[in-house]
Amino acid sequence: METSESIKPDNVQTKSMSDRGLGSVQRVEAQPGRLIVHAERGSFGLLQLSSTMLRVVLCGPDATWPDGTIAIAIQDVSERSRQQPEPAVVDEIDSVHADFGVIRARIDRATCGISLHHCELGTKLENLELRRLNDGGYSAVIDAKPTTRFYGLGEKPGELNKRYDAYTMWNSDVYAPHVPEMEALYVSIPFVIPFDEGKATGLFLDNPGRSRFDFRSRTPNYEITADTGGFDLYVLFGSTVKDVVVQYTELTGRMPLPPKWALGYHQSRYSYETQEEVLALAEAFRTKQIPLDAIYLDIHYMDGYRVFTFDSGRFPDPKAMIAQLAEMGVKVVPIVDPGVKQDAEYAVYRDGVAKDVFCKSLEGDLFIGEVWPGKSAFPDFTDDTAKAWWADQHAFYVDLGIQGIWNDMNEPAVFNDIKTMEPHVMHRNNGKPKTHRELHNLYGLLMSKATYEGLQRKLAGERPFVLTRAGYAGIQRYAAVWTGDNRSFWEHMSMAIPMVLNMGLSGIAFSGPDVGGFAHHTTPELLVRWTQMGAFFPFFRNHSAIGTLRQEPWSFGPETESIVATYIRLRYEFMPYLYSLFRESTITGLPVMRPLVMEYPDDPATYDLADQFLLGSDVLVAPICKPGETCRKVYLPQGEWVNYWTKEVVEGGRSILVDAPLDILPLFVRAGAILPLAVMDGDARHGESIAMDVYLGNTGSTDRRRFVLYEDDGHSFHYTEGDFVERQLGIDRDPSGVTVSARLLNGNPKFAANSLQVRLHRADGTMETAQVSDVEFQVTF
Ligand code: MIG
Repeated sequence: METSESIKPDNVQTKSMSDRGLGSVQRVEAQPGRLIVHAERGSFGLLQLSSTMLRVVLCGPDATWPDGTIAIAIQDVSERSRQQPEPAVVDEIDSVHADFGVIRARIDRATCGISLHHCELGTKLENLELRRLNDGGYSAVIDAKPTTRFYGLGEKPGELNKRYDAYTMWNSDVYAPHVPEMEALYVSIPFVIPFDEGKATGLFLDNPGRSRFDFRSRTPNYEITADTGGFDLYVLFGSTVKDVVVQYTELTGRMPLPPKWALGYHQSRYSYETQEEVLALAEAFRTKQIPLDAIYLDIHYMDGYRVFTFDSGRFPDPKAMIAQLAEMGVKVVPIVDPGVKQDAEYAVYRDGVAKDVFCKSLEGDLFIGEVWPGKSAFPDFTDDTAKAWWADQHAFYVDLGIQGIWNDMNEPAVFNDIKTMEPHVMHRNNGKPKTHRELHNLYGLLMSKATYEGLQRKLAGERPFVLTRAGYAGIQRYAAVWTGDNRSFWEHMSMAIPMVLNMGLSGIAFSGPDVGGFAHHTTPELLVRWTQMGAFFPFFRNHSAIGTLRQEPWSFGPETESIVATYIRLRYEFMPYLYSLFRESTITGLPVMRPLVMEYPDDPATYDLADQFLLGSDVLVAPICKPGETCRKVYLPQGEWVNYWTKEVVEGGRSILVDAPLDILPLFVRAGAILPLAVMDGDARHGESIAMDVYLGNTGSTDRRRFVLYEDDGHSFHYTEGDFVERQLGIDRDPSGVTVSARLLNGNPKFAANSLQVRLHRADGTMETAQVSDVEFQVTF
């Protein structure tokens, strides 16, 4: 028998109700920096932030704007627009025009479709139509051309260009299938760079709930959907990919300068289980003269997986161990998960309950989820008190001599059906309570922020290092990101290139995959090829899972070891160049590892290219990502390139076939480039002396080049008070000769390397050198 339930609203699909647009424009209001549009079914605002940034915000029912989340690094972002002039409004029959200086807006009267145009840069956003969805969400459909490419989107599998893909932003612990169709991984960066005909714009949806970017279903247009929380979209007008990344990192912040040791080679394993094992590991690196900066301690170091403890059986004297390692130049980075074991005899848990720092339901019960330690409580990092409490716990590690922390499982991962915290758990959010559903993607970022701040407070002037698995836009301000549980598959090695490139385009300059592969079993050849590639990624850590074949450099005998060691040393040789790029990134937000399209936006051959990449703008890396392959096609953009190994000068603007026997990673240097490199002595790292490699081409394309070399003590914050040196290295070439020079730009000459050897590589393969010891110099060849 039927009851009234048969006609409950959900059963009746009212097409007209679903996907409702805002209807027609009723009235508009201009205010300083703002245009507010009242439509039949809702209001939205255009808020100008600068001459290149504008925010499109759907108002809540009470006509208020959503607050910017923690992702936004611009202070008082909602007030900021008020400093801009009032837009001039012109009413026309079909549309309303608003003139925000160089940004022109057109609102379609019938549909409320928003078109924006930057009249100086020539970039635009076409016909963005907002809709309210039946289930309380919002969406925007935006016009695009079939030729539009989509970059960014943070940590996603698949190709560099996301056209015909769709992705979900919901931080997820995905153990096995890192396959191209995985829509959500550990990190969510709701940021996309539409790119067409060499011009780029950026769209950032500041919403830490679930959202979706679909470049497939409405081809050639695309759709951005948010499940909850409002619609708050920042439009960045570009116009190059570089401009967009600079603007995006102005909005969401830039990474702080990491300690130099964080850029070195790191060795990890799930798990190095005892104190002896860890010490023996470090000894092995030293004996074999393989540089090593950090060893990671995975979950076995803890007492029953209780964070902020050491197992006294396995690690009887962590302080002594850490001191001994420090003498060998090796740092220890322990893993810290958010779950705190529910155990009435465990001091951290008791203190957390007493201080009321854990997440609770609305009704007041602790949220308890199963993770490694068994039933566990989860700190509510959205609350400043809880965050400060978590930060303070790190005194435990710092007192033992630790300067780096590895945050895992912070999506947060929970061993339950939905794999995470229940959506209706409440977050205090500093007096503006919200559900976990609304704030999910912030959890990992806020944990790493607490960790970074805790370390920084305790470290007395040393730079902290935090590595995280989960994150949201802005994570670069607190942590480096590794790409989670990949597998020892060739496919996962090659997929790491577009993934890390797109992370770099999404503000995260410091990231990398588990080198050698985490799950499954690596092979000697895969380890060699992956190490060769990893040596040129921003983050360089070898990590593998419990139960898999060992993959330390020597695990497969001397031949493999020797190649792996050579490339780890090469990483250290490139350190002065790399460190200078990191410094640049702290200032501009530009990634250190770049897709070719970033440097060659007018060359269509670069638009989908992601089986090779650039380190900075001058070093081109083309890894071998297939077994048995001993040569590969390499695309060299216009200009001349020098094969790093043979020093042969090659004309670009074409693809060439490059020899790559097992010990060779195809590596090219742009002609005219200046590469500051470390002079290595065995495994001695971060050396005192620098070589300045100058690569000349045949033609005049190398007439004049500059590179800014940055040096400081590598570990403290004293550089913020002037203890650093920045020199402009230059080459100038005219018919009479080549002049190589260094000029002091900034800082204190005391921090310059003691000596510098200039090595001039001529196009005929010969090399000339000159030794200089002055901070500023000029040498003519
Ligand atoms: O998969 O702590 O991604 O790097 O070794 C279980 C154990 C939890 C996941 C991390 C991985 C780490 C592992 N962890």
